[in-house]
Amino acid sequence: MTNLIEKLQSGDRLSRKECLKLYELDLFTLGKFANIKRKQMHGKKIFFNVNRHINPTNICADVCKFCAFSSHRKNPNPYTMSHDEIMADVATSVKNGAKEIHIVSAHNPHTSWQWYLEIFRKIKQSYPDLHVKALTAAEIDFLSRHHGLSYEEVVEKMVEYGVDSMPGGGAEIFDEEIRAKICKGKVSSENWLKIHKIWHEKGRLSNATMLFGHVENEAHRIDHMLRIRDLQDITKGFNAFIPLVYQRDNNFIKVSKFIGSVEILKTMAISRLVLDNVPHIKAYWATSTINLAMVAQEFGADDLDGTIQKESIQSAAGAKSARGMDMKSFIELIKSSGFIPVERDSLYNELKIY
Ligand code: V47
Repeated sequence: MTNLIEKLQSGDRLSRKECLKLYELDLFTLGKFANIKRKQMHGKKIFFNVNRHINPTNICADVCKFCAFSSHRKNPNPYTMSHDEIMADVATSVKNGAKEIHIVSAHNPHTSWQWYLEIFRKIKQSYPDLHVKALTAAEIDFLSRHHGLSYEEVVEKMVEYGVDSMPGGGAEIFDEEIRAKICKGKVSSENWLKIHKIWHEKGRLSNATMLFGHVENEAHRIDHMLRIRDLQDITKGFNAFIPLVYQRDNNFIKVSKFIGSVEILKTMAISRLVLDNVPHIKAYWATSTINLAMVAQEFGADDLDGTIQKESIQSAAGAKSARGMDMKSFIELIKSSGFIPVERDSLYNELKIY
């Protein structure tokens, strides 16, 4: 352990072997070193944006065991929003100050490829400055297989119709054995990374998530982070890493013991230490709770995602994010925790320091 502490003190890149030993350290040691890194990169700033999540359909050809959103699983209310309904939500969000629309759908076999593209075009035509973050690599893989398109063709159309950046969803856990247990048939780990690489090669940015706290172990999490670190070394296209805490209501993975705060904070801190080349670590309050997301800022995280306004995926599985949070509460919470609230755009340009 002395060697690992010395390595952390040096601030140099950790080897795979060293990364695998990180969980053996106690929370406060990890927090201390993660906080040093965070401070070097962002000082006392906490980033957030004013955004709106829209989930246009929950009809899904896939059968991920962790999902409570898909109508093919335990959700009895299948829906597909019309473009008018989507545009009405976008209009309300813009009126409420949203600068980003984050669009994630289920893998609906009944909607056309043009249906997706038209959503992006209509948003951009009405609101050219609104950032459209849309289509996870899992959706791109589904659309490519379902409509007989190459990944490159899908990505080219996304750019043409106005998608600005890609969200980090669908990564789950890259380990192939765990993936087969929790989301068999969904985009492979190799292809998830390949799709982000293609997107980055177009000069575009994206995020990367990791779903944890279900049937994976600590080594699987480290392996996941390292696969992201390897790609980031090549492309430098990831803005943020987002560890998503597994929500266990209404789905098919039975986890008897819910992951505790110490394990969540350790994972946030370890993400900061392993992913030395990813600028931001997002404590996504929808899955960690806002209070723990605030504490996570002392353990390596520097971002909270956004006000969300409405969210259907994690809230279907028990998260308290169905109606989002207002900006005033965000700012008050950040300030009273001794940090500096920074409203950012989707690419982390600073819009306002409070
Ligand atoms: O990939 C599904 C996750 C993700 C559950 O890029 C669950 O800025 C927890 O990717 N418990 C979609 N999570 C959401 C997503 C996201 C969220 C916020 C910000 C960004 C970003 C991306 O939701 C899926 C899946 O991993 N999810 N079910 C669940 N039971």
